[in-house]
Amino acid sequence: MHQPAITGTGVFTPSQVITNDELVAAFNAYADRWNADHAAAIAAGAAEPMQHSSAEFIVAASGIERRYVLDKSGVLDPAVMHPWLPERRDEEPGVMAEMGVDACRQALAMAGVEGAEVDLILCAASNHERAYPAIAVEIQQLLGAGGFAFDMNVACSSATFGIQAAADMIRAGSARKALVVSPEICSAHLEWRDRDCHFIFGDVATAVLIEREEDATGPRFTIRSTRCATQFSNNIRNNNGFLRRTRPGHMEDRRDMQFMQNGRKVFKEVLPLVSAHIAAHMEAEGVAAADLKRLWLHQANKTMNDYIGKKVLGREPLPGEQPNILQDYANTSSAGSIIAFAQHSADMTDGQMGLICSFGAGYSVGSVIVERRLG
Ligand code: CO8
Repeated sequence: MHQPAITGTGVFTPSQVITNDELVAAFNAYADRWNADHAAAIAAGAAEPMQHSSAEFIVAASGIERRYVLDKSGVLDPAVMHPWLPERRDEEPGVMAEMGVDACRQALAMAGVEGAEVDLILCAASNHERAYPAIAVEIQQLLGAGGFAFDMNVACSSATFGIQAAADMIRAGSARKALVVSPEICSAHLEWRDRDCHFIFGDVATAVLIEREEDATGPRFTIRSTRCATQFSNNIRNNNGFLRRTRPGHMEDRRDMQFMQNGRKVFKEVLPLVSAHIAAHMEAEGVAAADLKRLWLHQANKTMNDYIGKKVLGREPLPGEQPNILQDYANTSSAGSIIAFAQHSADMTDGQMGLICSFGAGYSVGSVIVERRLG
């Protein structure tokens, strides 16, 4: 058996930003237009008027202040309300592969590893640009990597489940150098015309390079242990898929074919699930709260993270102990905890431990206990 370690991380951040004020202005213009178009139905009581959104509500309910997106022009156009992404010819790299490769190259450079040395690529993300060929296989080709590659999807927990899968394969010897890449184009999947959720998501891609610890040439994080769990729930759901055209109304942009959630229920049900999951994982590994120097949590909601941080540590987290990035990136699904890890881990000293934890649709929860090694 070989000991796996994270030796590199990368984050591709799109160049375009949408602030809450910009988002709310576009949404409210759309709502006014919709109300004007449906004035007769509203007056007859046959339709409910759309309510305005508010930047104050968004910050208070979620902690989100802005989000990066691949295209803001379509999202902020009240006549469009979704991103425009240029269509790629079959011969061109796909959008997910391109942003994933950028993140992978950063992770490889950090570890001093060439693409050709990689023998496993997992594209672990909430949505995939196409059903086949796998995005991971395209990334493998673009990086000049060998071995094998495949796509996987566990929604918000895709990256941590991917880390477990890759770490287990490195332990067993079926792979030696693995990239877990999570390109998340949440903007294409979000219903920007629904005030309950229009502020939630952003776009990004992350990559994590995992190697045999004995191959590492620089600072790294030993993967001490991983734990994944799932429990079925309909509270975060999307009914788009390959059966789409067999269903009535699919041509009319059916609401349930975009992101759907019962946010309140998710909030209430996921908190105890995650807290118990982390506690059981720590107990099984003999890790006490005092041993953990950092928590890199899923980035969906600040209040949720505050609650989980306090529950896990048994006290209010100190500044920097539980870094949030959601104020800048919003929820980026599986990439969120990895952005927090990539951007808030370089200062850790030899022997310090931390825990990465994702949670979301499924429900799914994935936790990874890591230990900093400098020598
Ligand atoms: N502006 C003003 N008012 C609003 C707005 C708005 N934008 N939206 C809602 N309101 C109103 C509501 O109508 C409601 O009014 P009333 O009390 O009169 O009914 C009031 O504000 C309160 O609304 P909520 O109860 O909905 O507000 P909450 O305090 O619950 O906050 C949140 C809503 C932020 C959504 C919160 O519930 C939350 O964060 N829940 C957890 C969500 C979560 O973690 N989900 C995980 C999803 S991510 C995931 O699993 C990945 C899925 C796959 C990826 C998909 C990629 C796109």
